[in-house]
Amino acid sequence: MLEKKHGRIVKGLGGLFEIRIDTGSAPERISCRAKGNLKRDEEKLLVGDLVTVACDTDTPDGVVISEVMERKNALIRPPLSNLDYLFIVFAAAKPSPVIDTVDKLISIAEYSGITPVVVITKSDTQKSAAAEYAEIYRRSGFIAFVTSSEDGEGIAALSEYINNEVRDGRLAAFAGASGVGKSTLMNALFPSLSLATSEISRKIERGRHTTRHVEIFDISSDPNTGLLADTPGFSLIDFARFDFFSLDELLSTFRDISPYTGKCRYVDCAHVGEGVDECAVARAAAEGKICPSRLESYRSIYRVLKEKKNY
Ligand SMILES: Nc1nc2c(ncn2[C@@H]2O[C@H](COP(=O)(O)OP(=O)(O)OP(=O)(O)O)[C@@H](O)[C@H]2O)c(=O)[nH]1
Ligand SMILES: [Mg+2]
Ligand SMILES: [Zn+2]
Repeated sequence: MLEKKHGRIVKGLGGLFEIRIDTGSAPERISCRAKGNLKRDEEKLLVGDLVTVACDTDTPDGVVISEVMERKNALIRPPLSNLDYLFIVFAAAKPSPVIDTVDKLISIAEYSGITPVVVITKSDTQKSAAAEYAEIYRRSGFIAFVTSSEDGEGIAALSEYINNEVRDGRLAAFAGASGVGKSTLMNALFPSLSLATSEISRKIERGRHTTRHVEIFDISSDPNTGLLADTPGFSLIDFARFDFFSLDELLSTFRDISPYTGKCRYVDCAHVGEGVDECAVARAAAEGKICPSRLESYRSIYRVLKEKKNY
């Protein structure tokens, strides 16, 4: 008879969840639903959640999720909890990068205490652009990888990073627009995953939303390794609609800009267009210490959050 077991939700579709049970050795996976009080509120359960599974002979599966542990963090897009790393993936070209979304994801990760890692894919299609993007993020204080699943560039380096960092049950997710090559990259890194991939639309150069749901995989059968999530592509992170964090918290999510604040002429300087004489951030940008695209992203999120606060 099944006693209570502890595990992690690794997949959830139509109210049916797959739980990876911690066994110490080869993890066991079981399917079950949630107990009544957890089921009512769909948002109560997320892939990534650490849960207790208990025996319940009244249910078709014989077991139910009876309890959810407190989360250390939770994301809306991709919908996942308890992340340690967020690999923010964009292609050097096809589809063209949307830097605004990349920087929003970085800010959300920073706010949530998740380590952001920048991954540029398809370097074979645009060598110089890929290197330039990596340079922007490295100069801004992030770890960035340039990869190509086509010619193999950067695969060994990224796989080494993952093997060193994403260990001991830690959880990392690949996130970014549809068609940037998240699943292809995960297959190149760990061929046993065999994730489905498909060509982007030639006409509009957009992905076809091949990955349809979030799912967490074991990196290997070695229990000391970690977990990786593949996620469906998305294009928009809407700060006007969702409350990721407030205006007052924005600066702390920009590790490359926050060190220059506090030295502006006016204490309430918003660093959104003041001149170099007044604003230390504008000065740092003019001296090349802050990358223009990062400052632009900061200002664009600032404007949205400011309007929301005034509303
Ligand atoms: N040239 C080139 N093509 C790539 C590379 N990586 C992926 N692709 C192609 O890009 C297309 C989309 O790849 P997927 O892995 O399905 O993209 P995805 O990010 O998982 O997309 P969704 O699941 O829809 O979010 C496929 O045709 C891949 O073969 C690469 O490094 N270089
Ligand atoms: Mg995919
Ligand atoms: Zn300023």
